[in-house]
Amino acid sequence: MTQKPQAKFLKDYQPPSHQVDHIDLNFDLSPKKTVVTAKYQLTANDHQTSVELDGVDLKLISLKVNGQAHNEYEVTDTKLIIANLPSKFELEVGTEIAPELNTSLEGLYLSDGAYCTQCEAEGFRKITYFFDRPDVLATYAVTVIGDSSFPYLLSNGNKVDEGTLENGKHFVKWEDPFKKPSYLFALVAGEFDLLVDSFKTKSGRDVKLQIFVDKGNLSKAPHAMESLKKSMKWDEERFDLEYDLDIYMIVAVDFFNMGAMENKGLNVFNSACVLANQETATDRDYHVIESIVGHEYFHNWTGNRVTCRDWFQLSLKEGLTVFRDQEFSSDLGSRALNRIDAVNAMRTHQFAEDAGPMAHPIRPEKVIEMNNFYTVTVYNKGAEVIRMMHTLLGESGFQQGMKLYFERHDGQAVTCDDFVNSMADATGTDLSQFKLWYSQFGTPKLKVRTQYNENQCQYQVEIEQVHAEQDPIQSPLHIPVAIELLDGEGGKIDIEHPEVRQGRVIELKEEIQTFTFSDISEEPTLVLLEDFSAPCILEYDYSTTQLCHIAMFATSDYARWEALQQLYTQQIREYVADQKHEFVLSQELSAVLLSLFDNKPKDLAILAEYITIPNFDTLSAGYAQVPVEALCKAIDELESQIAQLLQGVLKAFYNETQESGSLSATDVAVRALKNRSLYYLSLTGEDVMASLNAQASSANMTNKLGALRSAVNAEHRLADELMDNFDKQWNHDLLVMDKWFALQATKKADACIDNILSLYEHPCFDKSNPNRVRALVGTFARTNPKQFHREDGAGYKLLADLICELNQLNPQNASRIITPLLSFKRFDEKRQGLMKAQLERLSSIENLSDDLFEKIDKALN
Ligand code: 7MK
Ligand code: ZN
Repeated sequence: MTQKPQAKFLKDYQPPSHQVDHIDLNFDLSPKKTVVTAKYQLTANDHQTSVELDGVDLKLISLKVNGQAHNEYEVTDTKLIIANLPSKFELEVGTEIAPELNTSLEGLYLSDGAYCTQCEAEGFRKITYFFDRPDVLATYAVTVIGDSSFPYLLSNGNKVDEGTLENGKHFVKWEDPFKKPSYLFALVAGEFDLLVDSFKTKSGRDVKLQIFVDKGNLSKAPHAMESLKKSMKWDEERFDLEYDLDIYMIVAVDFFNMGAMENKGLNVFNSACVLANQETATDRDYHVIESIVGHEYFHNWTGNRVTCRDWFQLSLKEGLTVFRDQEFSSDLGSRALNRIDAVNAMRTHQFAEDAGPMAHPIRPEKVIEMNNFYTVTVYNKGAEVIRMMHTLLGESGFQQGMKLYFERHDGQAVTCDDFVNSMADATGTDLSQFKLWYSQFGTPKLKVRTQYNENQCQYQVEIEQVHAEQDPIQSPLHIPVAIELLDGEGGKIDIEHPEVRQGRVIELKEEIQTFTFSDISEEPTLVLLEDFSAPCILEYDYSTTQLCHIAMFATSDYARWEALQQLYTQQIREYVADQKHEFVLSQELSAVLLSLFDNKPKDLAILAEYITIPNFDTLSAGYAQVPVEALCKAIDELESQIAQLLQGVLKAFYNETQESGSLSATDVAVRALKNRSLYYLSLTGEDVMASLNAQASSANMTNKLGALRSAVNAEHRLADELMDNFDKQWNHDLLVMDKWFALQATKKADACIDNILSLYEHPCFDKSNPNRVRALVGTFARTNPKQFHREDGAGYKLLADLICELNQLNPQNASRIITPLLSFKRFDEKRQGLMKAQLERLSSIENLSDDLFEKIDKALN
């Protein structure tokens, strides 16, 4: 390393030196040489006579101060420093950029021939010299000039002018009346098919809705449009928030590092998060698209109207907006299924992040590369922290807090503390201790002990909070713990206790607290942390009998699912601890599982979740050192035992239940359970040839993929043939092929790695496209422990080789796929050595990006 990248600290925050109220931008587009002219008034906040503007990979071609050439300036790799300035002046900066050479997919770049931008977090500095920080808010007027081969020239806000120019060029001028930070700027230019609709807001304004997709994809846009209208309506109904511009545009592009981006009035989406029809998209895809369209729309208030003071506050907008999109999905669909989804994301990814070298608070305090902090911690744990406030304050208290937040801060760039203060002040609640959630990291543990006193009819629950070793905050957190007490018949015991809110929530504020419940006539079964009321790990010595009781009788579907997850985990742990014994499925658990089919829940999708066991990552969190082989074997054993146990009922259900291929909740649920059934049946001796073939030739992607997944997982002899047929049928559609690449990556046999290497040459594969890379190599490293953690190190090498190539091409993408290598300390000595060797190799490559440097440095040191 020539120079170690420098970290920025939250504690060093300084307000901006100048104020900019308005900026005029002019773009003359050309692939190799786009000329950007920026013109804006600066007013010094504190009589400064110099100014430092952000700019990266820019060629400065002109600089004027108050219309005059100005020579007192200095250009560095990352800054333009101008000296000897009056306290108020107009700056005009001309720069040149080359979108065609920009493979980082940040700033202005070309995606399959269309110009587009991605500015969050710090991409605007790759477009022009400016204060590229979220607390400088300005109105934007943008003129885009392009060839006539780019019929659509788009930017934020309202179109105010357009016309033709000489040499076949034309221009469009846009004005965004709302002040925004630079990260919300967007520009798109290209040829698209356009889906148009409209929405009448509750105050009666008509909003024009437009979705721009690649030519030929129009039939895949309606679902996103419906999702957008549902989002707009839901935000009016649940949060009393109305859209504020006259137009809302969404553009789908094929080359995009993330899911989507909430640029004011002009969202840019990864095409995978927009396009769907029944032949190409799974039920899961439909759900994800709806929630991402919602997420970006909800940002209009939580992110755009009120934005972040600095990037350390990212969770202010992301945690809150994830909470909002989760609530949107739960109000429109199944609350229990959505909760299961959210909890799985926490346990699979966030707990691991919180236990690894990249662990950070939801409000980080030290950052080298901001792009590394768009994490499950900031997003998903951030949403859990918002949810805890919701649990403590209730829906109406929470909404009062939101209202005050907008009254106080509309049009401002604020902090997480400002948000919590609004919640506290609006409801008269003391949330000072609660704020520690923004500073702590490492998943807290709740150690619970219970005691029943028969003579006094008293039940005592003692809860101790234990903080992770690396957590800087060792003082007690304010934790809402939802509970339920069940009697011997499975009935719910009413809890009457002065400290219990809404009959179910106890509040922890001390390190150890004891709650005593009176008038309890028999020893109850305790349901704890119901609905995952806090992002904690629960340690309570449940017996199998108690868990089975909860699985049968708890009031909520979520609690039953959770009990089953604990039961599966117990079984796996017993086997891992003593592999000499045969794997035996406990009698009690077997009885519960069978009973689920005697008396099926109304929602069959829930039943599919009940019989799905925790994944490798979730299970490995329970071990200081991950027993790779034993865990893989235990998972296989448990699945095959469940398959044998349920063979009869699954077969009956599979053969007797039809669905019509519609997107109704009922049909979606039937497909979920039928696919789960086929998955298990493929693991038994059952002849599933006909079912696999039939489903694989279905015109419905959920069914088709379900068959392929079952065949690949079971290493069925049909698997290769089905995979080949899929390739032939779908190689014209890259988004569909991503599903195929992802399946290739899950193959269990040793040939998996050579196969992946050969797929790099597949005509559909392209290392410069993040979707392809994530589908094939991301899936491999995240979900194929058997092959990724192979003892010859070939899995680690495969990942590191690709990261080497991506380091220059697309640092953000390289940095995102490295995660599974970082937690090497969790593995045995041999694997540790192999993983570490790859990290060391990566650490010494030339021009290592800041993104990779930050992670590798943290992991190794
Ligand atoms: C989601 C930022 C954007 C990771 C997850 C998203 C990104 C990264 C979408 C990009 C988002 N602001 O809306 O949060
Ligand atoms: Zn977001």
